[in-house]
Amino acid sequence: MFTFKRAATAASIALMAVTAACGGTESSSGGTAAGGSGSDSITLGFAQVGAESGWRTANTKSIQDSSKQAGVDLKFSDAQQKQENQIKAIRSYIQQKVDVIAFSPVIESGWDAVLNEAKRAKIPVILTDRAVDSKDTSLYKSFLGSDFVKEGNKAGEWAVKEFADAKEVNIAELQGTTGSAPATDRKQGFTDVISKDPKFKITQSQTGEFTRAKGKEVMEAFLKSGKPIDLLFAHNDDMALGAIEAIEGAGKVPGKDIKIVSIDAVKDGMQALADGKINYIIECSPLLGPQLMDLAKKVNAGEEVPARIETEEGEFDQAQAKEALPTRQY
Ligand code: GYE
Repeated sequence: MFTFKRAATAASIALMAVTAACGGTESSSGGTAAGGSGSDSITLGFAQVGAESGWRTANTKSIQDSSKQAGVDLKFSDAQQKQENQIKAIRSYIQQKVDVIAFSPVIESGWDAVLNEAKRAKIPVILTDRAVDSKDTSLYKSFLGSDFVKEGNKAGEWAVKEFADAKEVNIAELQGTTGSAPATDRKQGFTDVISKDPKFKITQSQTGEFTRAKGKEVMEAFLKSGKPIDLLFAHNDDMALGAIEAIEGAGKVPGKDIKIVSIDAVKDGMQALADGKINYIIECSPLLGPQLMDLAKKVNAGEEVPARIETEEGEFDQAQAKEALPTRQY
């Protein structure tokens, strides 16, 4: 086994030399491609969603930092929230014959063709953060990330407690990117819980694409509609932060006139929670880098890996956010 691994490593170093000579377009960092001697060094092509949120920035940093620590040669691309860019990046990784491909699929559908290309090229694929809806699970080795339905459930359970005495609860919802696993699953998880009591009504719901700017813009439109809003459910902190600006701009008090529950628990979100502008946050950890590097090395070595690895996550109210903020990593 040792010799096999050695041979594989030598081959991949040779390939890296070839691809380096051909010149790539993506950024490359860490690893030993530039003359290191780590015996289990691998090349990992990572196709990131974009840079839409604080969560994403922390996730990118975690992947880049941990690749350096793990001696993994990382080829990184940013798809600017466009599936066609991610497909292009994956095809280029296949052409470059990287050892392993990992990506966080911007939306769930439409991956079978390119994943079959990777399979034919015998390059293992790992999904991180977001899932695909492919029926053929042999197209990827593992999924590493969160249970988004559970996150939505937790937001719903908080709402049920918070509004226990209310007769009617009008909810505005800022959805994540349409067709993405976190948007679909968080909506479903939240709705499953609140729909048990007909007093909860989602009266306005639209995508804010997981960004602060779009969250603000859509919230402004929600407020202008004149419909009452008791609670805002934002699929991530960034959209909640944009919505806070819209609520304040309309002369209302976020966290009081309109209560807010969101998901992620990134620093800016936690600060708004500690300041009383958000009422509750469900955590979703972006620190997937170290586990991803470990998984990539294992699949490259042909080891069996779990089909699904879920991140553990907590929940925060305003007092807990104050306590957690000073040591918050992201
Ligand atoms: O919640 C959001 C980001 O896929 C879990 O994407 C991720 C989500 C995260 O833009 O902030």
